[in-house]
Amino acid sequence: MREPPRSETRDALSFCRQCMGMCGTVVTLDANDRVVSVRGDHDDPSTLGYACFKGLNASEGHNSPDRFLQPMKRKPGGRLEPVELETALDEIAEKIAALLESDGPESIAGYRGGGAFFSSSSVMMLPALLRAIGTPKAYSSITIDQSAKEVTAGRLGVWPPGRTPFSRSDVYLLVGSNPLVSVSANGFDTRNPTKRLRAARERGMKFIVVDPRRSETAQQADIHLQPLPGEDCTLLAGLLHIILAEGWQDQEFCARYADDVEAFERAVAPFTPEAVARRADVPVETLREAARLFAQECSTGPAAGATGPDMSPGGNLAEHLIECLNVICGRYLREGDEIEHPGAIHARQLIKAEVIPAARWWEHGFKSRIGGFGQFSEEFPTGTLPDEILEPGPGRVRCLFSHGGNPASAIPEIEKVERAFEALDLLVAIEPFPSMTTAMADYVLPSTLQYERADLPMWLWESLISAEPYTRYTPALARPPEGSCVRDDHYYFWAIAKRLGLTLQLFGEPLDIETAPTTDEILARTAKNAPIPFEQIQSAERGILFDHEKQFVEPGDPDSPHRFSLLPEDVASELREFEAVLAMPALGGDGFDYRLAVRRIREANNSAGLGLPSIKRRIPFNPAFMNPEDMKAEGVAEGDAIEIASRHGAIRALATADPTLRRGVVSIVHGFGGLPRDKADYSDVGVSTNWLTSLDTSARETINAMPWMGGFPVSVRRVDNT
Ligand SMILES: Nc1nc2c(c(=O)[nH]1)N[C@H]1C(S)=C(S)[C@@H](COP(=O)(O)OP(=O)(O)OC[C@H]3O[C@@H](n4cnc5c(=O)[nH]c(N)nc54)[C@H](O)[C@@H]3O)O[C@H]1N2
Ligand SMILES: Nc1nc2c(c(=O)[nH]1)N[C@H]1C(S)=C(S)[C@@H](COP(=O)(O)OP(=O)(O)OC[C@H]3O[C@@H](n4cnc5c(=O)[nH]c(N)nc54)[C@H](O)[C@@H]3O)O[C@H]1N2
Ligand code: SF4
Ligand SMILES: [Mo]
Repeated sequence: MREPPRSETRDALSFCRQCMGMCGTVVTLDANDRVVSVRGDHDDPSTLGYACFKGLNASEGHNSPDRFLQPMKRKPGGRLEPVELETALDEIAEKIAALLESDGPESIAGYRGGGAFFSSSSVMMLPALLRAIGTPKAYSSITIDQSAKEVTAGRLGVWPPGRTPFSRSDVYLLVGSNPLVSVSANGFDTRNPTKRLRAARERGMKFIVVDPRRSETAQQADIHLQPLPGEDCTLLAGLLHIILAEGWQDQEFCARYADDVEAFERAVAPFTPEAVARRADVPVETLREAARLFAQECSTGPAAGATGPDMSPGGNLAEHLIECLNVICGRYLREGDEIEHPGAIHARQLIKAEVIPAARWWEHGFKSRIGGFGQFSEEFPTGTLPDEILEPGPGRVRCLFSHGGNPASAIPEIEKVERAFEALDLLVAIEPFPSMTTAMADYVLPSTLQYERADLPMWLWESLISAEPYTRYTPALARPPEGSCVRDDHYYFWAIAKRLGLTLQLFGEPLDIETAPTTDEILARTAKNAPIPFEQIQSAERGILFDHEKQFVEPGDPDSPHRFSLLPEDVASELREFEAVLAMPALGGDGFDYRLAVRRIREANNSAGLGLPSIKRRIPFNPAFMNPEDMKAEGVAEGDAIEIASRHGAIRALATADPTLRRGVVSIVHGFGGLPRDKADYSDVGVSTNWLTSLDTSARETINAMPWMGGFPVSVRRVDNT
């Protein structure tokens, strides 16, 4: 494309929507309103100029020749070919109507991925369509990510004021997260994480990191514990053991708000510092130091976990133990404390200092016909979706909508996922780029990209992305490519509902079935509970901080009988399973001398954008990271091919030395590779780590069916080629 003369370009303010960072950006556009370049906005009050490689290269995606610019339909012979939008929508609606007639509403399912969650106008449309259809078969990436947090809330109970915020913490204990790269972590200040962490350290905050890798984040820690992956439960039980044995807990908070403290203390008693240090392979002194720094020397500041613990065997228990550290040490806001983020888009509510008891939501309501799993925030666990498609019988899923996700890549046990998706009668992907999922889709409905649509920052979890009640609006800045037929995603859902004669309910009110809503109309409705009218949010260029009306934690009901359940029976039994293997060596059983560790890379967000030239140049395939000493021991040189095998499958990748990784670990990033049937070359696309994972009950959590994606045993051997 011809570069327009400099004078024809203009700069406009917006924010990036490729990850939870929501970084304030300055977008340069040409005379045709095409994105020329993006830079971090140094005057942004929230993210202070930060922008990463992905955000800075966003123009590439917008102008990519690979992008879907027309609705596509799979033709006999297997190719996707352009089709008229209204024809595609008619045909999709007809197929759904036929399935509703023959198989009933439960035959229709939907999955939301990252691309859906980052679009504030569209994120609630798939649930709205599924509800209107009358099917409970809603899925998303949340249940193949950190839904252990929801399990914990449901088993332990909830403290509505939340944990002590990052800005007021004396100490922060982070388990299995690398927010300096992932720009994501529950409660960590990710608005320019490097700057925010530096400021916190300068004001004296102590920082403890538990990670098998000396990650970018761990390098900033006062104490770094480097256990084997999959040993978080052991290690956390050990920390709790030390704290309770030393009497470092918050006695008053425990006495008032926690049940089963003595039973819990007995349950962690076998996890002595020596036994834990041996099993997790950490120095016993460092373990004690971490417990002392967290619980004795500091009195505010929470423990928090992310994908490291949550994706490993025992992920649900690990999150439970992390929250038990917070309960036992009383690391929560108390009556009279100021609430950092009382709400910008979400309605404000009185927040009381009292426990909401364990509700175990999944035990009530709809149950999946697969394994009897219950629902999480009105969704079934994604780990059960392939079986929902494959398992014959009433209620079998025949049609899947994939909204802004790449489930074919993201869901474990790639071969089964491929088989399941091939067995569908209808797979519709609402997606801007070719992916493993679009490679199997019957229809692809092309999305606008971020700078082509009006938006609000991710409001669904607004307090996770901002430590302050801040929000902003961006108009659509860029025009989609000439001659394209792309829509903001919400249109597709509305148009299909209309054809089915269904009215969608959005935020408790119907959408007009005759006229498609505009993006601004949906955003205005989304922001209807904001402290000021939507128009005022729209006119504030760099957003609005709603700090005029501070909110404080209200007193709890002094007679409330509700308390945290530290040790329900299922937690006790999971803990006993870890106790049973405590004395055994963690490595070397069945010839598996290593453990797999999940990790993310700076250059890409899961599978998104891996085909873009800037990313391909930097990371054409996913290398297998190993400690240099382990490589030597296995006779593996830099760039040699290795085979990594688990109990379920094997992959080949090129080994690369990572001295930041501890010994006994192989770490390789997910999102790469192709479908099994395509037999693509590793050197072209890398390899999917979901050959190593499984959806089998022996390889996943109970309750949320979370498949293990790391922390499990693998073997490594040198091979001649990939
Ligand atoms: N083995 C293994 N598997 C894993 C993981 C792991 O660590 N190991 N991680 C898991 C985790 S944490 C997650 S969250 C899932 C990821 O699960 P998904 O979210 O399903 O996967 P992504 O690869 O992030 O796919 C996002 C898609 O959104 C598209 N997209 C980008 N922008 C837009 C847009 O504006 N509109 C629309 N409609 N789409 C857009 C991208 O092109 C991409 O195809 O994978 C999980 N799977
Ligand atoms: N650049 C970039 N940013 C992203 C993404 C991306 O792909 N790229 N993905 C986004 C998504 S979908 C998510 S869910 C978030 C996730 O955000 P994070 O959870 O912060 O993800 P990671 O950066 O992979 O950090 C996980 C860390 O856990 C460590 N680890 C591995 N196994 C274990 C274990 O068993 N125990 C412990 N304690 N640690 C372990 C790894 O070494 C790694 O440093 O990031 C989001 N942001
Ligand atoms: S950190 Fe996330 S939001 Fe910020 S520029 Fe990078 S991809 Fe965009
Ligand atoms: Mo994720």
